[in-house]
Amino acid sequence: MLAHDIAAAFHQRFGTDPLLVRAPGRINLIGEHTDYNAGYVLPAAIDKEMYFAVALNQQHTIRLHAYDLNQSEEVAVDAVAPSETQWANYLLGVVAQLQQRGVQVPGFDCVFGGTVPAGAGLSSSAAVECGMLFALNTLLQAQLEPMQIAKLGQAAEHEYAKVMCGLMDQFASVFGQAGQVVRLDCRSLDYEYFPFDTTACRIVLCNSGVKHSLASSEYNTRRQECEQGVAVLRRHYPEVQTLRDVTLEQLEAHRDELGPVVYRRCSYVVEENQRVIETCRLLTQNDLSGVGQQMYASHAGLSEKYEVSCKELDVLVEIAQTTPGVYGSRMMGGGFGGCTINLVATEQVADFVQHMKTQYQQQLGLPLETYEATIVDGVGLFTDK
Ligand code: GAF
Repeated sequence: MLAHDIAAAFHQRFGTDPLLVRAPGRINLIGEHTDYNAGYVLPAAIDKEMYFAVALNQQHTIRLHAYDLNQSEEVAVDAVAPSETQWANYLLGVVAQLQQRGVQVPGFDCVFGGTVPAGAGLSSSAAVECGMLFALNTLLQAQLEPMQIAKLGQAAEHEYAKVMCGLMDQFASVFGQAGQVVRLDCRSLDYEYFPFDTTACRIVLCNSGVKHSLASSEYNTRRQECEQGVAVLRRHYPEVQTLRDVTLEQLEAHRDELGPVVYRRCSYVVEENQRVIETCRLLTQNDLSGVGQQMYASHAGLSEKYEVSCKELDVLVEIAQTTPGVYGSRMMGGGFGGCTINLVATEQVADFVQHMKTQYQQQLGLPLETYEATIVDGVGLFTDK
């Protein structure tokens, strides 16, 4: 078990017994690019996880070791700053957040690694941030509430990784519950769990294997385009704070003023929020075909209106759409690569995986990795189950 290997590596390197923490990656059933527009998302934590072995070291130094990469980084506690080493930024970024809020962080040692594939859109970065925060919160008895952990992780992502993400990924890594998806209202931060019954259908992720370098710059651009739309609409409707407050009729009425690109971005977001609400209703009625239709519509919007898909993701969804036993399929996460999420009839999962691999290879000449995702609890102490 990887968590034990990481604990053993810690012991060998530092000679003490660490606290062992696990923090999951996430899926998102529907509600993409809605979080930073104060809308709705419907994620869950999954059994692709990061593990952290952490202990205070009675020194003034933070000693970090990335187990999977076999790389190390050392920083004095009073000299925490963005690093050239990308992975270290996710850890140092949360230390900086704690320090900015007056938490005295003493020297500590950390070995971390995990099974969340990097660049697959499963939020390995949020898992790293939330796991590190949970470990330090426990060791320092800092009394951070779970929502604060999620928010500090997000702030670290903004300041150290320079991606202006919403709260979804960190929220899912902290608030996930086994067997349930959770709808977050990103404005009020109210959330509600919906059971996800795996008897009839399973969640299968298809990793396109591509990660376009555009991802973070285009992400920040989309965010700005949404803000431009809000600025235009506010001139007419002063009560509008975010796209959450906007109707399709209002968008239509000011289409020319918005311009074609901003109009498309905004209409996608308004429609996607409606799809999240509708998906939750369909889930409670066990209407998997209905949920699947919402997913296909989400993908079409992300591809054509929000323009964050890519050829590989579109091909994966197209293949899935004509494969027996598939209820729904769409790109997941920020876009420009990573995984599609597929709802597949339980008894057809093996055939689905085989078919997807063959077709992806035939159509694009690319290998395909797939994962069946199990929905698990959010961040916590690692225990052998
Ligand atoms: C990334 C971001 F980190 C999330 O906040 C969210 O915006 C998502 O892209 C798109 O829905 O995962």
